[in-house]
Amino acid sequence: MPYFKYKGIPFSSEFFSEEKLSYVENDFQLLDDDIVNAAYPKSGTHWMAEVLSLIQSQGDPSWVQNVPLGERAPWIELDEDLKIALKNPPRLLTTHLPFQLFPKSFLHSKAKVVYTLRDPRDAMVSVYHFIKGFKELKDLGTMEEFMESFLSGEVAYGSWFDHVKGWVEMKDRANIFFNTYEELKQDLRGSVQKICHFLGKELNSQQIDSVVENASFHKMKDNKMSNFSTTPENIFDQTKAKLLRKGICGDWKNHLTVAQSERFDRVYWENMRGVNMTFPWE
Ligand code: PPS
Repeated sequence: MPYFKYKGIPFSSEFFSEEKLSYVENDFQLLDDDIVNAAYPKSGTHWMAEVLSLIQSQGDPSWVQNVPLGERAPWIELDEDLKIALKNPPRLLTTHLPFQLFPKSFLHSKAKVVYTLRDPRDAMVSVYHFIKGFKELKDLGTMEEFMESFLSGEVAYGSWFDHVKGWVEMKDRANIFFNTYEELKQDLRGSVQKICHFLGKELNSQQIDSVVENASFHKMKDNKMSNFSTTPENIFDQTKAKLLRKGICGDWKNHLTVAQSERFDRVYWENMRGVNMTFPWE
């Protein structure tokens, strides 16, 4: 499957078009009551979409149990999802876009963004497995080969480092909230409470319990509306890969050699030195 580059960032031509990416960047109007779930791929995007959906429905699981995740929290940059995004206020939107391709209208809106990060080594390993399910996407080669593509940003949505740095530059805005996959794993309830506070949503203790329960790995893995099984078979082969694969922190240790992990660290610090935020994996 061919890739094309939009402003230097690789995209698969099966799911994206230059025309729509340009529309999203320049013309898509974010509304003040929009909530945007933003993350680099494989960083907990679906998990956060589930948490935000459950917060929207005040802990009532019927929405997440009956409506596919892509309809509840459509990806603005995906050709198909954009149509849903445009007709669905009040809107919960999702994106993997780097900040420089995110709608410019954000800069003068009060739309709230929840940006989720994950240890890039785990995100990289997760992509490596997930891509095997896509029938038309090109084989990624060995883990070592893929690691080099990942480190140089020659992967879908571009460089992890540039993505994170672009979004972190927005950190002083009141309408953006940063959290990590690792924090969600460590204390989901605490994270849900912080997110509710950021969104100005008041949920009682039982409602928060329901968010936590229904956004658990096992509930999501069994929920056909959230586990990617609504993706057509001609696009994604569920027998070759799973969206909800392991759901743990540190799986990279099972995939990288000591030499590979040392090389990853070197490139990481070359890129991240001077970034004014610290992360649980550092
Ligand atoms: S995507 O396709 O880029 O949007 O993928 P994304 O949703 O960002 O990330 C998929 C990884 O998130 C894990 N995941 C979870 N972990 C813990 N708990 C819950 N509820 C959960 N939901 C999704 C999923 O298993 C993928 O990680 P890996 O490491 O591959 O298991």
